[in-house]
Amino acid sequence: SVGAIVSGGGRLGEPVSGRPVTVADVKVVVLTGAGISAESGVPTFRDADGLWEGHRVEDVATPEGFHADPELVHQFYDERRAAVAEVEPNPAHVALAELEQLLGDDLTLVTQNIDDLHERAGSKRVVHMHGELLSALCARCGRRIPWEGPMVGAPPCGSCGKGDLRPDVVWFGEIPYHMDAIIDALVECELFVSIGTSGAVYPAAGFVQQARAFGARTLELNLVPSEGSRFFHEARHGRAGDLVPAWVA
Ligand code: BV8
Ligand code: ZN
Repeated sequence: SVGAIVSGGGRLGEPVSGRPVTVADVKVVVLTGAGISAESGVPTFRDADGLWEGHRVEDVATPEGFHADPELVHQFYDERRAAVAEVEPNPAHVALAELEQLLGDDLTLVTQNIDDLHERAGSKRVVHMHGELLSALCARCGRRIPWEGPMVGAPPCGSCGKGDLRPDVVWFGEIPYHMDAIIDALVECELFVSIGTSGAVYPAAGFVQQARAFGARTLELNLVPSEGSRFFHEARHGRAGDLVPAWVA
């Protein structure tokens, strides 16, 4: 459980003022990736070897890809938006919503996922560093509007009247959202937990090293060792639906 990790020795295990460190004292950063939504039925990127309909994700999820073939890229996101509406959060998402009840502002939940399963499980504060499927962005004036259905063929932006709407997601080569808040949380935290991510995509893949450099204990919960496994103090491998509720309990 979080408490066990906290008192599992290392910097956090030593009682500071003579009293044992309890989970209530601990600032935690949790980073989630596609693996936390896998048991809900949302395919991960690496399941399809990073391919979608024969296209490398790095080619579809880029500004160049959108400029070259907006219909193809809209199709990529319209299909994912429709699919996510059909699935439910799993016990891993629910456990993190419970952890937020316990820790309040001492928990910073950062997700690389663009689905809304954390929110639907009850998490109130979710930092979507790669954007969100249920939001549209005007490529011209930067206006954001909530978006549910297909975006292909959408009318131009209602605000500037000229801009094309694009998925409000961070493509390869674009700057992730909320980086200042994320780095502040990594500096402050005593515990960094990575759940269901391959550690293949930066800057998210580098957060464990930053947290460790700032003195945090680090834990990886993933189906298999990730590309960044060696940077973690501790790792547990298995399905997030089993590991995360056990860790939060
Ligand atoms: C940036 C949004 C500058 C859209 C995404 C060369 C070397 C190093 C870096 C680079 C390089 N060339 C270019 C770069 C930078 C590049 C990058 O990292 N490229 C990679 C491919 C090398 N990064 C960028 O361009 C980023 N921007 O760098 O800007 C900057 C940097 C810092 C500060 C300011 C500016 C932008 C990256 C964002 C790209 N957009 N998504 C969309 O979703 O379509 S990334 C996309 O892929 C996803 O969002 C997700 O983040 C990522 C896939 O990662 P995962 O979530 O980990 O998913 P994956 O399938 O890979 O892994 C799933 C894991 O779960 C697996 O380990 C599996 O074992 C596990 N699992 C499966 N089932 C379960 C499970 N675990 C538990 N339980 C289960 N049941
Ligand atoms: Zn506009």
